[in-house]
Amino acid sequence: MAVATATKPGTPDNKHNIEAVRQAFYDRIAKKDMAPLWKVMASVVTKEPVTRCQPHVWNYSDVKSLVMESGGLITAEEANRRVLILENPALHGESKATNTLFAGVQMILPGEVAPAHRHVSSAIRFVLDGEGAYTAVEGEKAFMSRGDFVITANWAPHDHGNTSDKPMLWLDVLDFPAVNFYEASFADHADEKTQKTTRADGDSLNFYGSGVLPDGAWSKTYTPVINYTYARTRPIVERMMQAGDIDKRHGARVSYANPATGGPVLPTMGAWLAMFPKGFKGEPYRSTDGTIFVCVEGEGSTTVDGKVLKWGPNDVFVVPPWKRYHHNAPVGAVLFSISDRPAQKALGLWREEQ
Ligand code: GTQ
Repeated sequence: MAVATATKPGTPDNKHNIEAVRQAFYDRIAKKDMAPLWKVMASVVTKEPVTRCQPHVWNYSDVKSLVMESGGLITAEEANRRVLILENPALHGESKATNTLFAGVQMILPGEVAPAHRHVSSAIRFVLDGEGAYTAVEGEKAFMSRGDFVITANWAPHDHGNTSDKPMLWLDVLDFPAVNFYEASFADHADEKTQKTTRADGDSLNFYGSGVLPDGAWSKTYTPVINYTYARTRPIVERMMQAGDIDKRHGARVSYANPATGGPVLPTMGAWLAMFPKGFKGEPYRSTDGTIFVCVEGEGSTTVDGKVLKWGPNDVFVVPPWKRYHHNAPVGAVLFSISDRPAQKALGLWREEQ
């Protein structure tokens, strides 16, 4: 086989030939499963974050009617989890809202059960609609209301059921795109459809959220609290807002905390609740964590990289990593948000623009 050979680079007779010689070399090393770094350096070690994720809003009127329609197609039990995935428009087929987070809207109809299972991926629920369906997690049966923030941590057994007479819909956010990036996913199903519950509704919040901790407390990597109820969290952001404790970018905002550490609720995901006063015009902000927002009350808009996302109650929207955004809330609003910030911080990756 004739192989192009390189003479000294830069010699006059070689100049027009060098690209062909290099290409022949690249072709040969590819057969040995090698490649030249210098061809890809700028795209693998980027100067700034590069994201495929697009800013996007899912309007609840569409989401709700389609999720309700799915209720006539398949039962929660047959589906295992009857969820419509909120797919980022740039990531269709990948089950991702952002590159690291999954989002979906789950519905449980009266009398239905979503059977018990567990997985390495952590999940949160943020309740959009309905009253009185439950998630049972690690022995606690949490009956949920709109605005409640419910945690199902890594490997915690969980099942959902609806003993009320209304459908319940909630937003699920899971970290499985990140877990799958590490190829570290496990899951299994419980023998029994619904787990036996040993603790009353609200037990973990009452026990761990009271300003005292038992000796030798809680050493797991995630919060012991199962349900951070809206009834308890909302008055706190309202009080901050009344007191003028309003961040220029984020409004009157709290982060959901692990009471045993003061840190985030999960090692992989962090969550916040923010209230904006009437006429709020937020200053621009960006950080390396792509963020999923839910409008809980009021309405407004978020401008991301020049694109205006308008939102109202139960609309879900996404701000990609490192895209500059600001919120506007002419009539005031409450926003829930969640991102992979704790994971990025733990790895030393997280940055924000100050
Ligand atoms: O409720 O356990 O949206 O396992 C995706 C995967 C919900 C759940 C989802 C899940 C669940």
